[in-house]
Amino acid sequence: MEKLIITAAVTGAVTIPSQTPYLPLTPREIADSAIEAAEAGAAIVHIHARRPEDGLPSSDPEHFREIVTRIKEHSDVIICLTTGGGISMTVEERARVVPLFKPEMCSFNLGSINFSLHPALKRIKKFRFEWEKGYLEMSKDFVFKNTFKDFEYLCQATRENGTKPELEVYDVGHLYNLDFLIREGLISLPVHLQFVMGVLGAIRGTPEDLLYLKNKADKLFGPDNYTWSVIGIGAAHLSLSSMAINMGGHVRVGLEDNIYIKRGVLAKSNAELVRKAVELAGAFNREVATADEARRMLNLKGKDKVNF
Ligand code: KMH
Ligand code: ZN
Repeated sequence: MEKLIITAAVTGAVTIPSQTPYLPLTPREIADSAIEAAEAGAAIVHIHARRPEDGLPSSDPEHFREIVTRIKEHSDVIICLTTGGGISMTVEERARVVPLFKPEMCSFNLGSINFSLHPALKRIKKFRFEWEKGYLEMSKDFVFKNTFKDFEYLCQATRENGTKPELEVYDVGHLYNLDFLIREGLISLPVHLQFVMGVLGAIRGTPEDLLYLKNKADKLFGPDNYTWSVIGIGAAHLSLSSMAINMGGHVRVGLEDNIYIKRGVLAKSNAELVRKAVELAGAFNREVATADEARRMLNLKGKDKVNF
């Protein structure tokens, strides 16, 4: 089997500060957490930005600039910028980081879904920042918009800037959307898929759902024409990570998608979650890829070709 690529998604836009005191919020905290995750074994860091004063998910290029320049100064980790952004950002706001920073990788969401966080309202007794309660409430009526028009824009942006997409697949229809884009010549094989499992509004994080997605991808693209990784949101993360490690897939961990190191115990850092993935890989005799090994496996343009 190929070496295991661990991606650390260090802050995201779905976890809110009141859920865990360990979530990095300021650009400096986000960068430092990414650097630490890389030192622990992550080859890729998936980056969102937040407003430094209160942690509200941000699309401000200056917040991104501060994060990516600091990471690059201290680490050779692959930087993957989100184009998914956060609730209430327009697609234009979400995607402008690609032409601006020309990163090695960016996320590319393969379909529109309901994306709700409202069940967390029941569990949070006290909110740290004013925006958080409304953010969770708003998510009940939120459609995460990723239309064919949006795909066309992102296909062009990724192609023009030599940025490899982390193709986020939340449900089986998203594989068919990708198949269409490939047939239209807008995306070419081999591709890198990220199965995102357990969002309220899309596929669940059960073992049979992962097998179904994997088999469908094999049929549509051919097993040798794509690499894949999995994110199990919340409780699904450990079982799906173990499956991916054993099936030749890769894993994404981090406080963006899962705040627990084990049932009921908050992870104290992204690095702690990465170390757990490294241990799991060791238990199954799967070696972990360095950033440069991951660059070769994913055929990336290289860290000297970014615009920051
Ligand atoms: N946190 C994931 C469920 C993106 O950044 O493009 C969604 C995500 C989207 O990672
Ligand atoms: Zn993300």
